[in-house]
Amino acid sequence: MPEKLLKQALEAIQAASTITALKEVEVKYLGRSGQITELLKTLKDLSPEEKRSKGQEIQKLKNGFTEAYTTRERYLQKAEIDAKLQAEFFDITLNQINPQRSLESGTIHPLSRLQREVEQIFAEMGFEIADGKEVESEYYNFEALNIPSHHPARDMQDTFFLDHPTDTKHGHLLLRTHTSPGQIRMMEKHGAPLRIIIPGRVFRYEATDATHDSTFNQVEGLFIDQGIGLAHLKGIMNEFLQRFFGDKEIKVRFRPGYFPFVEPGIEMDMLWKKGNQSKWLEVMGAGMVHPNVLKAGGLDPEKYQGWAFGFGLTRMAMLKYGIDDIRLIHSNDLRFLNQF
Ligand code: YSA
Repeated sequence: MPEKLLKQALEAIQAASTITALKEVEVKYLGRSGQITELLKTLKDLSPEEKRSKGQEIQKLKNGFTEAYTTRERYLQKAEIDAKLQAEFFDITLNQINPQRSLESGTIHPLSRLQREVEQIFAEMGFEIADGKEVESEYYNFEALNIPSHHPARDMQDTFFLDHPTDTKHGHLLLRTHTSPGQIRMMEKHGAPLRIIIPGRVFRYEATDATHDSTFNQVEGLFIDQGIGLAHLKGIMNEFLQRFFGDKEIKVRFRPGYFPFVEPGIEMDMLWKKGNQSKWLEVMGAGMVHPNVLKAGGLDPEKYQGWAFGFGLTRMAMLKYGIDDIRLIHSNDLRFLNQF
């Protein structure tokens, strides 16, 4: 009887072609009411001698089953992994073998290309290009820019805080909400005079729409020296816009704006054409650097003045290329990217 059962079980194990089917065989023979389990249950009613001989027989049967099961299980696991790898296999030489398949090559993202253009233009006007930090501290992102913790301006830039032990000296770590913390770091490091731009990504915890993204690029500018006024800023911006937009017709307006880190503050809007409608789109904040910010950067406000600006490069890209939804820029949609 056990030999017959073992033969049947081994055949069932061999016939199982998937791990799931094999598990079903295990349940059929070794499960709570499995055929081998049932045999084991009969032992309790036998005499001690019978129990010993029958017990050994059933144990042999169980061992034979387990051995065949394990071998088959290993085989099927390997086969399943091989099949998965085969399905994912990608022949990178295929394009060379078959020239009819076009070889797609990557290109520089339009936003990176625009950033390089901006760097080039400002470098030609005597500015140095500096790098800020994407992960900043509350101190550099807010406090040193004259935005103390109780200041309502903190709510204007909803912040992604990092789940990281607090740096007690500089407050919580966060993803910078603007490129302005770079101003303080550059003043601390290089002192004055200073003529720099700091391009980079910034992050805001806010709902997205056609003109707002939660990750976007800004370009910070900082010009510190003696006898500097807002007229310089207007001259530099006009020159920059002319070179950046080339022949494209643009309309710009300046208006007063409020930022705690400047006094006075201004904002710059550009006319944005969307279909046959046009509206003013805010592209830049700027102003004369606040004396408290100069002090935080280690400079003497009696001796030095300067202006700073921060414009949205992603919004400038929309205006330059006539993009009517900012979210397309980070969408990674090839139908969009291939147009550049
Ligand atoms: C102001 C004065 C200075 O002395 C220096 C810099 C600044 C700018 C300030 N740091 C700032 O971030 N101002 S801002 O919140 O108005 O953003 C500046 C520009 O970034 C905007 O004019 C806009 O062009 C762009 N921007 C803001 N939020 C955005 C955005 N672009 C895309 N998506 C968003 N959610």
